Formats: sequence, C-alpha cells, structure tokens
Amino acid sequence: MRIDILTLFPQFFSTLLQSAIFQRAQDKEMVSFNVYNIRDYTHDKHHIADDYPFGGGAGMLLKPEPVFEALEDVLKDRHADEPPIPVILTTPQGQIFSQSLAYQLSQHKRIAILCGHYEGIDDRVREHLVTHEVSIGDYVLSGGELPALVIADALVRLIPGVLGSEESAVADSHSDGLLEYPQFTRPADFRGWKVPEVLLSGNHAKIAAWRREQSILKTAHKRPDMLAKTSLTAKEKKWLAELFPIQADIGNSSLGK
Ligand code: 6GU
Repeated sequence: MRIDILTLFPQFFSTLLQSAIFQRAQDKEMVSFNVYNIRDYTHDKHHIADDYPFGGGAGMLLKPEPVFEALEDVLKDRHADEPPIPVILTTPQGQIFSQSLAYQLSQHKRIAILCGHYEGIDDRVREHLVTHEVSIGDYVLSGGELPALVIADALVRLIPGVLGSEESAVADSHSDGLLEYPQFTRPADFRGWKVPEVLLSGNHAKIAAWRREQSILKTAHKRPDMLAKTSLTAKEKKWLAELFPIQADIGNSSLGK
C-alpha cells in the first residue's frame, strides 16, 4: 500500500516513520509512505499557502491552488485502468474514524491524506478534490496532522504481514466488534494474584471459550454500545440476558445497523 500525506507540517511525520512497525513494513516494501509539503506548491517568493476568508471572519484559510497542484502532482502517475484513489481530508466535520473504515481503506493500493488546516480550508478543495472527510472524535485538535497519523497507523497494521503474526490483528479489540479478552504472562502468581486456571490448562477449546466469554463480558461492562452492533449466538445472548437483564436486547445485530 502507498500512503501519500499532504501537509503544511511535514516534520510531524518523522516519528511515526521511525517506529518499529513502520520501519519493518517499509523495509519489506509492504507499505510506502510519502510526505509532501503543500508549501512547496506555492509560486510566490514567501511561499504563502493561506489567505483571508471572503466575507470576513477570523483566521486564515488554506488556499485552493497549492492543494490542487500538490494532489494533482501526487496522483498523476495513476494509470487510467487503476481504481480511483481515495483522498481523505482530516477535519472535525468528517465521519468518525472507526475500525471498519480503517479496514475499508486498507483494501486500497493507494490513498492520499490531506491534513486539514486548523483554521479551515477553501471549500472547493472539499467539494472537488476530497473523497472522504474523516474526524477522529468529537473534540477539537489544532490541526489534521495527528489525525492523519492515527489513520495511517490504523491502516498499516491491517496490511497482511506487517504485524508479527496475522493473528494479532484479528484478535485485537474492535476487529470482531468486541473488546479484547484479558491476557497474562509469567509469573502465574504475582504477589498472590493468580492467572486464571483455565489459561494454564492447555485445553485450547476451553481457553477459546473462556476468552470469548471474557470479551463479551468486558464489552457489556465497558462498551454496551458496541455490543448492540455485534453478532452473538442465541446461546450467548441468553447467557448475557441472564447476567444483564436490563440490557436484554444487546447483541442483537439487527439493532445497531
Ligand atoms: Cl480530523 N481535525 C481536527 N482539527 N480536529 C479534530 C479532528 C480532525 N478529529 C477530531 N478532532
């Protein structure tokens, strides 16, 4: 997968590029990551990329010309027979990022992420260039760079082969609509706190059943909203309804969709 990032602050991205997962993914050529400075696509002496809003108001807006030129330059080597490349704008007005959107985006060979400008961006960019507007949550950040890093990180770890074992991405919290079950390593007894007996039993079927049960319980406790969108078996629903009579409807996958 190729991820192209367009930003006014390219220095933001060096940390992520140096992380172990990204390094390995790039070394193995499973992902290539390119950062472009929008300011490089200005033509004036001072490389000005923002301007005052028409109609007045506070703040400066990112100008359309350097953004269009930068994206056109980045996307120009796409062949006509290749699928369109998603262009993601990070903005607090976007759809909330989720594991399922991460998964959808990770299916593309290429994506581009345009980092939103903290004060705003000329609306013609959003209208004519951007294919997805994405927010990472209901709070305000100073710019779209951290959201772009969040999105890139979530995508890269979904690319097959990037993580050590494929299993670790599959078992992650959220991947099956449930939170991850509790995990333990040695010692089996730490300060008198013992690891659950079943995990030491060597009985893989029992361990899998325990983990599934723990995932469901943890999700019911911490994120009942997630449980409403996931699929549970009839037996699991009955068991859960006995434990949580008040949420008798949880786990009915038709509800949350
Ligand atoms: Cl994508 N941008 C900004 N500026 N703030 C945010 C956000 C994005 N997502 C949540 N808050």
